[in-house]
Amino acid sequence: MKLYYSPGACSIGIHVILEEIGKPYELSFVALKEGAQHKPEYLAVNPKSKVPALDRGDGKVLTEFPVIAFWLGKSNPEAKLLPTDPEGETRCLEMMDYVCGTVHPHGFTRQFRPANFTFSEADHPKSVELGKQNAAKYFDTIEKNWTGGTWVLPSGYSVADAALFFVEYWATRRSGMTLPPHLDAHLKAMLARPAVQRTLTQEGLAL
Ligand SMILES: N[C@@H](CCC(=O)N[C@@H](CS)C(=O)NCC(=O)O)C(=O)O
Repeated sequence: MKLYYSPGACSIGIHVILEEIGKPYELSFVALKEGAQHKPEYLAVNPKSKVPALDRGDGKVLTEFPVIAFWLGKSNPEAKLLPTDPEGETRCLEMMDYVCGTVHPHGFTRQFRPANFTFSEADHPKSVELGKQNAAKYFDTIEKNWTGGTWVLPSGYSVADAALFFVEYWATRRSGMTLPPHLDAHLKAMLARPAVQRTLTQEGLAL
């Protein structure tokens, strides 16, 4: 397997999952700041010009965080990263969809890439401010509807935790936000996991 990633991007969540699984994989750095995602070499891997992308090692590539996470969980059952009961599996997908489809783009991409949401540079601060407000609102929603213990799902650690981790990490390390209590405890529990620590070290990031 090969993970196409950029340090500190949302691909970090998939990197964590690969470290949790513990099977051999390669990392391929995509220099997003230099526009490598738009070059023909990368478009041949992922025509959507985004990380993460996962080369499964069978000649096929997967894109979209929830899909990659789901496939990794499903195809590595011994790692126990995906619930096997329909309710647990569905709730796991529900959290990943909310993080990747709502919190990531409308909370954080609005802050980090305001040009994607505005017609003129003068409007960038409005996008950043809206992103900050949205992120706080979305975290509040997750907090108020928390049904897990330490982890997102009551049944224990899963790929949904790796998804929630990357937005919590951005919130505290890049946006200067304070997380509500369950999410703060969740981030701390994630940072205590050896797989997360190895991932951060490999990406050159601080705990
Ligand atoms: N829907 C995609 C979004 C992935 C995404 O937005 N990745 C960002 C990094 S966090 C990216 O590659 N951005 C490059 C760009 O927009 O040019 C997913 O969930 O995997």
